[in-house]
Amino acid sequence: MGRLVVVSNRVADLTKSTQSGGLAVGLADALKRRGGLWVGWSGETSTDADDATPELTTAGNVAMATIPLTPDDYANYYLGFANSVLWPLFHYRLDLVDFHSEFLDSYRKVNRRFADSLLPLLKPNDTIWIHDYHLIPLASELRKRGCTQRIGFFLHIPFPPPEVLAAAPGHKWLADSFLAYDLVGFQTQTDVANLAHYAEDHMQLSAPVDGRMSGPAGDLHLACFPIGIDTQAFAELAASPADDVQVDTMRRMVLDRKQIIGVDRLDYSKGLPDRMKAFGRLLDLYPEHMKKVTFLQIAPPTREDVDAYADIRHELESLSGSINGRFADFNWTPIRYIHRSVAREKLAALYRVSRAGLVTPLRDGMNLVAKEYVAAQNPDDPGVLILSKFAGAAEELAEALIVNPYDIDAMAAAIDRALTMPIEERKERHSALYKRVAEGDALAWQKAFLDALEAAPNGITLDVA
Ligand code: GDG
Repeated sequence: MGRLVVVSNRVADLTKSTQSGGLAVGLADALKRRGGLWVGWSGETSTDADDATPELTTAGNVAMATIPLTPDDYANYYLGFANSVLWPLFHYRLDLVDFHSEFLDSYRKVNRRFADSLLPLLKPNDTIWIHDYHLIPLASELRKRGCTQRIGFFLHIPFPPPEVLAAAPGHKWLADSFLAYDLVGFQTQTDVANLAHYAEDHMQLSAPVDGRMSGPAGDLHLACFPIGIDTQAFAELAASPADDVQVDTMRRMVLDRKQIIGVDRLDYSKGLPDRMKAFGRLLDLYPEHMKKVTFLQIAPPTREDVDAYADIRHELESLSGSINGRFADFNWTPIRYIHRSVAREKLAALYRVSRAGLVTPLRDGMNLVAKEYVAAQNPDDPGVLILSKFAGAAEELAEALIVNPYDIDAMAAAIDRALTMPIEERKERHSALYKRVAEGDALAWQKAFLDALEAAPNGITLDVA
């Protein structure tokens, strides 16, 4: 078996032992097992970035190669096409798409540059695994340069229905880029079906049979690989809480006060304002919870250079302030809102001592927080996961309380149900959920994808425009 070459926008630092999440854990395992290379943006910008050669570091049998971006490409490719066009578009938010033709030009240019940088580093038997919306056209750029190795792609975020995708300038070119892959993986069956429908309607491909479609322009092989977390390690992390988390938990026990937790990058796709409104509605509709519950929302900043992110931040600050202003007392603050990153081990312990986990995105590829919340629970006294039907995780985690994140009253009712759920029902739901989160962990995800990719025909060459 040849090396694994992973390409993603950012590269995890494999020289450090603590890993930040499912993606890093799953990929690090595969890279270390086979030996390999991980290529991505360095996170740096410089005016002479286009002439820079990749910076190489190694950790055992794995090399990491990073490339800087020019300030223009940072603005137009990263903040622009990736995060102001594809991110909102793929999350079904046409209202937030901010398209400029220089964004698309820069996206194409950066993908060409990744291909130019990667090509000399490749070996004939390598298997290449490209990740996420930043790099959709990379395989077609590699094929143009004669690359015949197997190339797989995995999309971490949702894939939109054809009528949403078709609103984007350049959509046909973008979708045609998928033809250069031997395997295209998605988080859910819904995403697979969305690309399949688009391919039938706009690319003249046949209806899928076992995920395979074909037509005059080429073949498409689609499948669903729900991403997982490092379940066992996360459960262990949660079971050894830091001192300050223990003290806070004891204080709440004395006051007979339950905690609800939400953890999300501060992103408009995560449904945070509606979630806060639902918590306020809970206090209106079920006043028996007054002073008996607190809502802890951790929302670290992200992509603050994009306008839509500044807007959501202001909205949340004003909402948490007004709900607290309305309900708080001198000895009770209903919402604790933290706009900072919290250490991973503390996060795990906080999930465990929270009676409900509120995971209510308006749209999400998977949502690893839902799986982390399940993994962190004490099986003898587990909390209840409240999960949006629009999170990819809802396809797998049916024993959660599934909610419509646009229906504020229904969310308030689900929170009430979680807070009052008898222990037997909590245990039953949790054991079913834990089994699924443990079986579908990060290693299983990575193995399933790579096995399917290895089983694909050995490389394709395309006549791509
Ligand atoms: C994309 C897709 C898909 C959050 N706050 C803190 C913190 N986190 C960690 C969580 C979790 C991760 O960040 C977030 O993962 P999600 O899956 O929830 O969401 P995205 O970042 O949007 O990820 C998503 C994922 O890719 C993987 O394919 O599931 O749908 O959008 O691990 O714990 N970690 C720490 N402090 C924080 O304050 N340490």
